[in-house]
Amino acid sequence: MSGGLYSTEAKDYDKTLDLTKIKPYGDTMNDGKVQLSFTLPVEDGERAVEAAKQIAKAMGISDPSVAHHEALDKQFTFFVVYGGISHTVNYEEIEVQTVAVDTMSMEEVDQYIKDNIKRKVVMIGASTGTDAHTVGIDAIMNMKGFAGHYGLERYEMIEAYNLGSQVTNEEFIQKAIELEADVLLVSQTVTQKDVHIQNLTELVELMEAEGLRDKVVLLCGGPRISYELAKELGYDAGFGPGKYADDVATFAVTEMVERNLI
Ligand code: B12
Repeated sequence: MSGGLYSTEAKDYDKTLDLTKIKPYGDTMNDGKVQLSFTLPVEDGERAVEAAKQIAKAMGISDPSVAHHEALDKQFTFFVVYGGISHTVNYEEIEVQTVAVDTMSMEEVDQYIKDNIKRKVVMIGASTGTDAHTVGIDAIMNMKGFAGHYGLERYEMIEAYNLGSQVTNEEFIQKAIELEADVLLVSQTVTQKDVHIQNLTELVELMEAEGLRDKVVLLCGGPRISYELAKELGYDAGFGPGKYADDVATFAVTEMVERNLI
């Protein structure tokens, strides 16, 4: 079980907290209060508000109250609904697969590369397939960085190539071979009809066919990518929201050393 405010301190503070049956917290322990937002394709008004309450009830939310409703245009209304749920989860039994290394700073990563790899590390990244979203891969690679974390292009010991978006798996592999890349970074944002799974799987298959898979560190990321999913699909790790260049660089260079890809 992980520590922190949620475990011992909260338990001491409120004796009714049972970590085997946690519920959302509104303003008292175990009240099960949640807030959710959604849009209905109807004109704003009293019938629309009633429809929102009924939808909430159908979702198992008791005593729903529409805290906010606003016309998006003539035919669509946005709602914020507040209410209670009775569902619980056993927090004690929750286990998540995650990257095990402690994140180093940019300077520490550069020093680690100098000490252990003794040459620049080549990393290439792209949003692949039909995916046109670039903000995620830019957040990881761009010199200016994202949310106070400099991107890989800023690292002294990393040669970073951002190929942009809508790069086919074939082009991506071609470029990896040409640049003798050590680390491949794939961004996938669109997940409709599981297109990200097909695309990520195809890349692994093509890399295996080229005899390239074992020679590089292969990482993916995006809003619906978890470490667990990435491992399942044949990647070395996956990074979702809240992960930055320093997390990615730390994992990539320590993995290179562990697998003797130097
Ligand atoms: C901006 C945006 C667009 C822009 C993209 C512009 C651009 N240059 O990127 C435009 C308008 C082009 C666009 C188009 C579309 N979009 Co759009 N878009 C968004 C939006 C608003 C923001 C995405 C974003 O920039 N997030 C910010 C970045 C920083 O977050 P991130 O990607 O999660 O990245 C972080 C991590 O995931 C991770 N990470 C990401 N990539 C990688 C890669 C590696 C290697 C690693 C290690 C880590 C990593 O690190 C980042 C930092 O922590 C989202 C909604 C939202 N609010 O999220 C919808 C959203 C992603 N779009 C969506 C959709 C459906 C589309 C379209 C299909 C719409 C359409 N019908 O045309 C098209 C698809 C076009 C295409 N072919 O890909 C859906 C996706 C739903 C789904 N489950 O698939 C979303 C969620 C909106 C929604 N609620 O419906 N979109």
